[in-house]
Amino acid sequence: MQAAGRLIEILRAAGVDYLFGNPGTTELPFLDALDGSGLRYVVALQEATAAAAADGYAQASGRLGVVNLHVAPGLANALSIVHNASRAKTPLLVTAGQQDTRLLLDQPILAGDMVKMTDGLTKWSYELRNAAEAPAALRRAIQLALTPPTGPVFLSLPMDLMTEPCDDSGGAPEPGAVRPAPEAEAIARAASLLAGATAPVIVAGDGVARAGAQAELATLAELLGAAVHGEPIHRRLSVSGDHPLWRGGLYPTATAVAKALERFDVVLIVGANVFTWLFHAPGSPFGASQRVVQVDDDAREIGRSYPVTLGIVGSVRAALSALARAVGEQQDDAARAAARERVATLGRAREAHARRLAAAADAAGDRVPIAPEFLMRTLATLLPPDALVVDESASSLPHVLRHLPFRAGSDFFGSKTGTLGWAMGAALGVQLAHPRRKVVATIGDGSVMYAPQALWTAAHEQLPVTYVVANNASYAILKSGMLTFGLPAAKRGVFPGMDLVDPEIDYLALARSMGVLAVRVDKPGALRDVLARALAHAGPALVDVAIDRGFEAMR
Ligand SMILES: Cc1ncc(C[n+]2csc(CCOP(=O)(O)OP(=O)(O)O)c2C)c(N)n1
Repeated sequence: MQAAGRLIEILRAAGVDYLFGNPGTTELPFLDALDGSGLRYVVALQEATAAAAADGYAQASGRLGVVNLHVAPGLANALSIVHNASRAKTPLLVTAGQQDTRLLLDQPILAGDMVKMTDGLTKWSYELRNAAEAPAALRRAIQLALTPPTGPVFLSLPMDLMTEPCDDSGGAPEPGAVRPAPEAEAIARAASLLAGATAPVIVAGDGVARAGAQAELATLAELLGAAVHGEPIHRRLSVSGDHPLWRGGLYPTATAVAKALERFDVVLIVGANVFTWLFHAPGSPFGASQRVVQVDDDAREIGRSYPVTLGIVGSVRAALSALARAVGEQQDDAARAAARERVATLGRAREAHARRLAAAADAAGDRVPIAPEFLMRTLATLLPPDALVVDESASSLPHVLRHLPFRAGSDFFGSKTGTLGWAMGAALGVQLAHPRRKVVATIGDGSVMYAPQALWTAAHEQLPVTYVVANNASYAILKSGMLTFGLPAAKRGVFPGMDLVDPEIDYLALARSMGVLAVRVDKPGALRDVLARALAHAGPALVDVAIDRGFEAMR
């Protein structure tokens, strides 16, 4: 068998069902070997969209996502998404065809040093030297991508090597025991800090969802009576959105986090990047007398920017279960009663807060253009309980997180680095990972334009994703940013390059040109019916919602 066929055989053996990609000459021998392999090629019409689909697939399935790109320019197109995968720790195998090795010295068209291009973004990047090493290199790449801390890897596949003979078993990498248990002694110390806390708080990162540890987190939080915040820029759900202890995400500045955490004596940070900031603010997010316990499967995250009292490296899920057991053993009756009291108090406050938000959204129900909070609240009432939401809605994101029904069993995915051009494609991968569940992409009008070609793949593959476009004909979040910084031109109402007008984009024509059902809604009274029809459509649909064009400085 030739190397190309052998590589595909290994991918199949490793359980890979989809190869996302965009083809070119250097990939032709590789793609030729797909025939009869059972590996489905899902084409996207730009490389970033193909990579985003693979990223979304991997995040939603917890399995390896695989994308095949076209040599240096194709890889360059996809790098924004590889950057995202690197921050989101997505198990993503990025492959690209390379020019014939006998030509490389002559600098043929499209060729480039792709290992260098991916440097700093992957766990491992490698260009094959010969066909014989191809199977071992692929097995190593797969294994590295899937071993916690998971992350993207890159393999460059020179086209001449793909047609050379390659002897191999064709087997998948042997699964190893890759989820190390945390040290028992460290768990006991952490448990005594937590059990002795009078005001404990948990900051949960996306690593909780990556580890599938939401239930374990909820159990521990309930035992402790601890409020649960999402890490700043959280893009997955750590507990269900209606959990009494859930407090939403932290605002991404050090001062805001310090203020949100100041009344707590012990902070447990789990599976989080400590911390991802949006704006500079002086100082530490932690108080001087606060004790901080940090758990992560990635040793590089422990005390990365701020020292912690106790860092524990190990499987997030195993650590949370072990902590719950140990805390349960250490708590006396008084501590248990105090924790129960905190759960009740926090739960009441949460309910009151949810009622206030719902009432405010309902009160905005007659505003024209449509208020984003009313849009998300209306959408919330129509979604099935196990809906999957893929978001790139920028200034509408707070409304998505407040109003959509992220209960246990539903899920949420967002662009971890803030890379625009991710969600349009990611939604395709999320839908392929969960073909029977409703997938909705909540997306800003500006964000749509970074990857509109995803609509064609949605139509071509008949993926029933509903794209809900919060259309304010502007980059509203950047306008808010200018006001937040107090920039002088912004105070005079000047926002360079932030109005998407003259002409306004016709999203209906755009979507229809690619075979996607598209509807516009301007009036709040029509919103529910239009959304319901789009959600029920058997194929992909786009709802263009004319929302409020207002904006204000961020908190
Ligand atoms: C690849 C990339 N380019 C540019 C940006 C900068 N950026 C961040 S948000 C934003 C505007 C998003 O506009 P839209 O989707 O319409 O949402 P809105 O701000 O109006 O809510 C831009 C351009 C980015 N994050 N990523």
